[in-house]
Amino acid sequence: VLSLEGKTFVVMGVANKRSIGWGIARSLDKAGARLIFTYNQDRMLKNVEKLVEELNGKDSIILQCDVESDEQIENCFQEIKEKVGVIHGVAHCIAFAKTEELQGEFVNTSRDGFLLAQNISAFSLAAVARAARPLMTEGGSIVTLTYLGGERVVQNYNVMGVAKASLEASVRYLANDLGKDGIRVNSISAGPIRTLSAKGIRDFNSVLNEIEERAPLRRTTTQEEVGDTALFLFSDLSRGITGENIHVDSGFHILS
Ligand code: 0WD
Repeated sequence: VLSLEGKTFVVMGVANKRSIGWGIARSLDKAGARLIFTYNQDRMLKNVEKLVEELNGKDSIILQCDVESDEQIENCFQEIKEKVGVIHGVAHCIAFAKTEELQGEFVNTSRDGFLLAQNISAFSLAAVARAARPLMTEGGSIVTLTYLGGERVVQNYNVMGVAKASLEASVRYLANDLGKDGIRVNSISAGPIRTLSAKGIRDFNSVLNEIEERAPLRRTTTQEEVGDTALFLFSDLSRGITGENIHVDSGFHILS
């Protein structure tokens, strides 16, 4: 239906087949886009290499990019520039917090843990946008992933909720900065999905159960649903939308 033929997108944060980033990659691949993947740890490379074989597009590029390192971000986008020249979008699907701080009381968050979560989960969006901007000479779209815990208190989400609030505010400021270059910046607030990262959140099962019981659509969110909304945000159909946060969560966010 939607064609992204001839367009190139960077997908950051595919760890395995359950990753939301992988859902986004598949939607973009179906639309004919060319994909570049970035991963964090060495041990993830094999996973990504194997996954990429499932795609229709056979010419994906895979690069390392630990977003804690300015140098790696710079080198990564420099290499992308040398390999493809122009890119049309970035999917930022990256977050991290210490497991011990995703339970109990937020008031006990350590300084280190707070800064780490902000660094990897929020600041990285600005750093990536800055590095991607010179490659987005034809305009384009940047999409990041957030969660309801950034807007209101969700049990155990704690330091990550505060990082998501910061990420969502970053989306607005970046949208304002980059709009003049024809670059749009938006977030998708995804409902809870069982992924590697979600393993760190205590009592995740009851979070999923509550969605099935109470969300207007009475089912949990899938990677495919997030992927297709990302496809919309990367396509020209969303050309009037920037600085926005779209909830793909079976409508759960409208409940009190
Ligand atoms: O319920 C959920 N799973 C939800 C997740 C609901 C709503 C939002 N999200 C968000 C997450 O907070 C995150 O921002 O979606 C995004 C993707 O998370 P995911 O798909 O749930 O988790 P996972 O599959 O574990 O991917 C997280 C990625 C991994 O990718 P790589 O390719 O690096 O293996 O974040 C990566 C992590 O390694 N990551 C980093 N990437 C670069 N530099 C870093 C880092 N320093 N730290 C973590």
